[in-house]
Amino acid sequence: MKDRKKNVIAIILGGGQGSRLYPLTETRSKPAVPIGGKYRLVDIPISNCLNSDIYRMFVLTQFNSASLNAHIKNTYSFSVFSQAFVDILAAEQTPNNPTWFQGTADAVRQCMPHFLNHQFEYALILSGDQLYQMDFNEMIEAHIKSEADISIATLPVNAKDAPEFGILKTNKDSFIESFIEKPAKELLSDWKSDVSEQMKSEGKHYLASMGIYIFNKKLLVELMDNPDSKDFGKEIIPQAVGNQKILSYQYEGYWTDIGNIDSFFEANIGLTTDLPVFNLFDDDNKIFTRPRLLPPSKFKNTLIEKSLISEGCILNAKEIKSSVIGIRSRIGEETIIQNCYIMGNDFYQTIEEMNEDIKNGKILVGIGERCFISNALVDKNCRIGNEVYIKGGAHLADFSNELYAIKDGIVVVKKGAVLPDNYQI
Ligand code: ADQ
Ligand code: ADP
Repeated sequence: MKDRKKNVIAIILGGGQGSRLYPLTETRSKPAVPIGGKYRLVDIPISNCLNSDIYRMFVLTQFNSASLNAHIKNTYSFSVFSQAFVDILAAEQTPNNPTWFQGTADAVRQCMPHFLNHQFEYALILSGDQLYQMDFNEMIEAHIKSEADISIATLPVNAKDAPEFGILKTNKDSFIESFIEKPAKELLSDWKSDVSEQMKSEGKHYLASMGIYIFNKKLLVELMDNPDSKDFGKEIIPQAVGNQKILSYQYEGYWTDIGNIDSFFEANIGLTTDLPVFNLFDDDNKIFTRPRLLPPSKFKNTLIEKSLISEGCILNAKEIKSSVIGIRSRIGEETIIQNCYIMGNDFYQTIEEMNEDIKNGKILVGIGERCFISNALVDKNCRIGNEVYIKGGAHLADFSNELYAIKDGIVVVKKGAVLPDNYQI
């Protein structure tokens, strides 16, 4: 265990300029996006590292929002006697790098001087927008045992999903012989792999890269020397195939990409099923987050069905079904919430503030009375009035204004939005 701490650093890719999680990333960086009612996206890869005894982590992000900084500082403060740390590295302008990170490899390249201040033999490179619980020790052991230069975690997928991933083929010893980044559907017939009978029976014939890599330090330094290689999937990996020993470390557990609104929403609502595939109740694979010392949640005549309710809520709602309710949520009487992720609030209003708001005709923080909200994602600190009606679904086209956006039929109410009484979406 001691060696692992010395040998491995983890590099968490916290998101590019892309806006696939817009509008959740309008005012915060991607790693700071709240998930599961009380966590942040970055808690997932960090928890996987901690559960695998990897204690030195860098989070690479395009911009360093105040909420990301506060979250990391308040959550991952390790003892001064340990070597553990979580460092946020934001894209910075220097005389050599006038621009933001141009891709995943460019992000790693620009931060290389920071990594090299530390001793390590292996760099574990992780995505910041995936939901999974994986023991990286097993992958590192396989990497070392096979004397690979690079290892890639891989997962069998079906033909429908294959075009979204890097797809590869291996030899009988699981070394990668060919790789194609996001192949067009028409090319797929050439890319079937030798997967297990179980996977075949599920129609999963293609081996996909999970975007989780282990690089030997020396090779990483060499590869990062070329500023023309901007991306792992597009350049580094395809160019390394045939030149380096690249191990495919096959994983068959639950893993999902949560990089867009649709998959992010599904992953959250998925936590409310009878036996969720992502297990928040696993003591050996805890998901860490900020301890907030919030009071227990309080209910009044609320029918709750298949939902996750976080701490510190005041819920007078009539019905909450298949929903995730985030910290400090306040929901008024007779309101119905179905298939929603309500992120909650960063603060409570005092009784005096509430009375003052009521006197001035202002909407209170939280969700008012007699509302109906379904298939929606409500960001933090919203003020939703009484009798507001929001019904997301496939009947809605993509749209965006200053209060909300619609993506894939999901209504996303923006952080801090004020929806007046009787507002309808
Ligand atoms: P994608 O997920 O499409 O494919 P990419 O958009 O590069 O690849 O994102 C990988 C991770 O890096 C994500 O967490 C993203 O947020 C982050 N990221 C992207 N650009 C970044 C930047 N400039 N700075 C910091 N972080 C950045 C990749 C591989 C595929 C593989 C899939 C698996 O290229 O081969 O199949 O991941 O999801
Ligand atoms: P997020 O990324 O979740 O949107 P923020 O950047 O808004 O998070 O940071 C949340 C922090 O801001 C909380 O710790 C909370 O204490 C503080 N905060 C935000 N708004 C208010 C407010 N109106 N009153 C008091 N505290 C606030």
